[in-house]
Amino acid sequence: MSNYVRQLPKTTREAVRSRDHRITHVTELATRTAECRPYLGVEERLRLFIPEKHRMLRLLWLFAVLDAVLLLDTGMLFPRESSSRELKELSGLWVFRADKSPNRNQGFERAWYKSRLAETGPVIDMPVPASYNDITQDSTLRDFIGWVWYEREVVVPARWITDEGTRVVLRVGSAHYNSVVWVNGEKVTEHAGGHLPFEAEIGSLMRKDPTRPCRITIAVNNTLTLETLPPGTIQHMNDPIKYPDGYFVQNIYFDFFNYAGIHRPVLLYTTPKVYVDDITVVTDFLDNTGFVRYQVSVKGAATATLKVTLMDKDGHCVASSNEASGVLKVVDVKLWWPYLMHENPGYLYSMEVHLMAADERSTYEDVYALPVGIRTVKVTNTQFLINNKPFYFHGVNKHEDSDIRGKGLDWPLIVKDFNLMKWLGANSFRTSHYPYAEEILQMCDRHGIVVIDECPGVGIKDIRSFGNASLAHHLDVMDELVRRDKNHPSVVMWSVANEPAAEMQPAALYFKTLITHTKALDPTRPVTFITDSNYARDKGAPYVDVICVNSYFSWYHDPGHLEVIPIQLNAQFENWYGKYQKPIIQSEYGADAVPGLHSDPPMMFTEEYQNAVLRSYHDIFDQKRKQYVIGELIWNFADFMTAQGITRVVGNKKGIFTRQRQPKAGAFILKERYWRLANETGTSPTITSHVLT
Ligand code: BDP
Repeated sequence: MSNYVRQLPKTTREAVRSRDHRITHVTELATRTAECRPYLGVEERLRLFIPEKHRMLRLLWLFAVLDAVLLLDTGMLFPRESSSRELKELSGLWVFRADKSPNRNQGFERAWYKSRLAETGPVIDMPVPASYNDITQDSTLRDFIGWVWYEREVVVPARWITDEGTRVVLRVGSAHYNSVVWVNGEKVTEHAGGHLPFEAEIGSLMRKDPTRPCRITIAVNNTLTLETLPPGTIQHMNDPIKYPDGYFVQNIYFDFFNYAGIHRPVLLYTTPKVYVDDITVVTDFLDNTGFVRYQVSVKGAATATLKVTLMDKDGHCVASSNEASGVLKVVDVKLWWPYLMHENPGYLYSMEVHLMAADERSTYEDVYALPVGIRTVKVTNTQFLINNKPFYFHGVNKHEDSDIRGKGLDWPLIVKDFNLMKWLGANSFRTSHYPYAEEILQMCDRHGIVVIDECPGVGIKDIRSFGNASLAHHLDVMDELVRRDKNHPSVVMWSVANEPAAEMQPAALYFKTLITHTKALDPTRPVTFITDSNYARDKGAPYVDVICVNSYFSWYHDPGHLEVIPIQLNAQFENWYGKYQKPIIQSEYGADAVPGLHSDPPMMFTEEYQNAVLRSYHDIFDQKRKQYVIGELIWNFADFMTAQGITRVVGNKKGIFTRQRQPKAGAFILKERYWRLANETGTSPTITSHVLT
């Protein structure tokens, strides 16, 4: 791989990160990146794929793809136990204190991390993972803006400390939004952005004083600014007649509650000093032979011996290699198929990487097993192809959201939601409007639920959020997202944003740069963003592979007038397809329904009105899916919490399930439709089961 190719996206990123650069500079770089792109566009890739006999070209493409994927320096493998790795989950009760000082900065000024949090002032119990907002009866904590402090003391096995050949890594699955982490009073890392993991090696620090328990302090701040993702603004209300002294509010431009805290598990895990830092796989197949092109990156030693083994579900070795990178050939391949598209969906191989290394002191052995699904994804003018077969998205948009725990990872909720999606006959969802937990994507891999993986680029409405600092952060977030999720077969497309102000002038460069960068990171998946702009004025749409459009006819426009849906929806599709000749997903549609509220003829907010909206949209989908509409994702799977406002009755009620996951009438309409679609568009002759196995 040439250095130039390796550094290309970084060059772009560094340029935009420098605030001195003008937009014109970004233009230049975006153009340069596009010209020298190290990936192949969808059309070029398709051309490579059409002549099935060109096996050599296909393999060359696999190599080119992997070169491009490896642009990031360090990996972020999901922590897994193995014969060489131990894991200690720190879920449970942590000590908690919100910094309610006027400038929210007392914790830093008085160095709360230096001693036990309880010694700094009053503390309370706080569960991790969970949002802190709905845990107490205190509305000032629910609506808190600023730094909150978490602390936990941990005792680790003695061997972790005494064995200098062991790395101990502290990993936070996600914390919203900015985080700073200390161990025994020393800062070990910081991270900007919720929804994505971060970690730090802390073994050497723990070894400084082996007799002490390990005190982990994490400060988390949910303040959103014009340069965060999602963006927001802090507004100080200075009118003493209307507001108390020092009063301020957080303005947001998205429609879900800004839940905060440590949302995903915190854990400690070990690896040997020489370890498998990252694995990248890219898959393909020809006839009944599968190809797994892989790259293993090793850290901690210049040389290591590797053994890579691909095992099938029964534990049989189907291919192996002793190289750090290569192509594994799988005869009689079992492809990864979506749910309802095949009688055996979600087939996963296991790629076991066994590393051995030695230095003058010791030998090291590391073992990591990565689930691998072999499948391809392609886009044509009118279709979305998985394993060269047309795939129709009949699915949902979700939120990580539930009573009490907010956005905290919760296994009962996750399994319930998968049961409901399977009951519904949903084959896909979009991670609206931020990356979901890796644990959820692993469920998708196993059950064949197809995912459009969205970054937290929601609410980019203010022109200042198109500036260089915002773009630089957005590029970083895409780096982190692709690094985390690149190996999930369930992830078939990246979404870089939801409903940005794409008609604004800077949106063209912004999205050109962002999408080019994302394609450079991962040339194997299409890239999109979700639009609600006018088709003729949307400045980002030229760069997407699939048009994803949200519309709320008879709700936000022409409220109460169901009769406008057919004409307006038909025009929407014709306009977008006419301009771009790209396949279209209806990425959101729906209506609020307060459960138990009825009226006939239908009125807004009743279950009957939600039904009528759904049915009317479905009629047009049925016409257009024969042409170029490749999917429909209901807004929303379940009711969810939002900020308080005059259009929200304790949250958004567009769910077809309540927030407690009970069906409204609309759920049954969708269930009937999705199973019918599955039987029409799937390839499996017998589609009957919805039980989670
Ligand atoms: C769409 C947004 C989504 C909202 C939805 C709504 O993408 O986040 O929740 O509207 O208003 O515009 O219900």
